[in-house]
Amino acid sequence: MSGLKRAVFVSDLHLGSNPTLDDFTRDREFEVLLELPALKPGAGDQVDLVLLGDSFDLWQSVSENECRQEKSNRIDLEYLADSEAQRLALVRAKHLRWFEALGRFGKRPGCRLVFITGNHDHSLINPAVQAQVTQYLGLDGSAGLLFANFYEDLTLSLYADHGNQYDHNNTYDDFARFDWKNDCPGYYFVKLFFNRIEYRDPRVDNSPSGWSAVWHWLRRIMNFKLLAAAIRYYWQYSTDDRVPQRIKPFAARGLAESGVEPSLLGQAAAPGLLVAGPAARSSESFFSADPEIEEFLRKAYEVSPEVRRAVNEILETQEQNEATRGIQRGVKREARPVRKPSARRRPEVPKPKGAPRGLAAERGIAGPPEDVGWAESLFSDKPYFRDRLDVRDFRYVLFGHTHGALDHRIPNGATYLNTGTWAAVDADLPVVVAECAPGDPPTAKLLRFEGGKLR
Ligand SMILES: [Mn+2]
Repeated sequence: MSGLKRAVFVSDLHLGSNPTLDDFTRDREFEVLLELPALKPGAGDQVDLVLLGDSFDLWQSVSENECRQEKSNRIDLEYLADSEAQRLALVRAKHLRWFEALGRFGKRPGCRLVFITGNHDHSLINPAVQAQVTQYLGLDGSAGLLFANFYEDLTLSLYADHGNQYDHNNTYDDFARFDWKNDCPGYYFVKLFFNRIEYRDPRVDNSPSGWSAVWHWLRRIMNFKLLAAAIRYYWQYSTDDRVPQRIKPFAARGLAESGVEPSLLGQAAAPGLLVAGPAARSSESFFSADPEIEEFLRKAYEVSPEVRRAVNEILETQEQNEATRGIQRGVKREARPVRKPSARRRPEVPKPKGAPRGLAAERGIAGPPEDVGWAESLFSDKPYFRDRLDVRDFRYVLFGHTHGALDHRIPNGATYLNTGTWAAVDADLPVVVAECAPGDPPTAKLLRFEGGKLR
């Protein structure tokens, strides 16, 4: 009886069902990983396989029809346990081998499969949804399967959760609540904006950092048809009454470092100033708080009739709403679509000035990524899911969520590891392995799964 304890972590697989939006293609590699000796405990050993959140991408497991909608108000945001279970059934149909491999692992003696809830698979908090996943894995009545919001193990001196609660764009006010009307800001953004863009250009990558990059991506590829659609969809998202809280695609930290006025904090690199209405705009920043995006959108407005039509649609609707408000004060305003927005140049849109002072380059020198700060604060503030961590008990802290695999020593001597993602085209399949043999100190390492081996 060796008594070894091991926990193997992977995160952000983002298994989906939509042929265009599903980013997970590593079913075969995943199956091979689960057959490694490290995942086959000897007698008296214990191995946990921890899926550290966003295992499923339920936000992107949507119909083709939903992706093709031209009006965001035609997109259904509602979900219940039944509809989420149905979504998972479609994910399973596309990734049968993955489910079978996990089911086999869960039945292996000494093995335990742990699903940690993320934001893209937040519905896993619901017991009926959990029961459905349990059935899909063939693990009914098995002690080898556990659903949890965080993972901690004193033998391994390790604390882990998905990490989304520390990211303001993906924070749930109440993580335990299963309610489409109170999902985190990212949910509405992905459903109403992001899915429709990625559907048209699958190279756009859905990750927390990818959000602010959408506009920079559009600037690089110069696809004005897609840009016009993005402006229109972003505006629809920004004005959709069903959205309780909106995302800030520009991280507050990045904006603070860029030297932009504090009043613009919370405004987006996206055409936030355009959609926020006349009061938020200035002759300097008509479209965006980001000078590069501002200059790009000004140029696009000059050269592309499609972009002019999309921008004019917003301006003309805002004008109409102002007028309506003036005449019928106190009457609920109605955002009626404007008749045929014109592609003619409107005089209030500022003309391009020529090369802007580039902020993007300056932003690159910002030091360690944001999630390092989240890990540090678990030792000083109260983390969302438990009491403050004590470094004597927890030498290792793990998050996923950002998609940026990382191994970082924090000033108090603890080690922060980010489990990265398996969903990106160029993902090098990060795996964190933590273990402790009786009498030895615990270790945790960020490895890569490569050529059938962990190294
Ligand atoms: Mn996430």
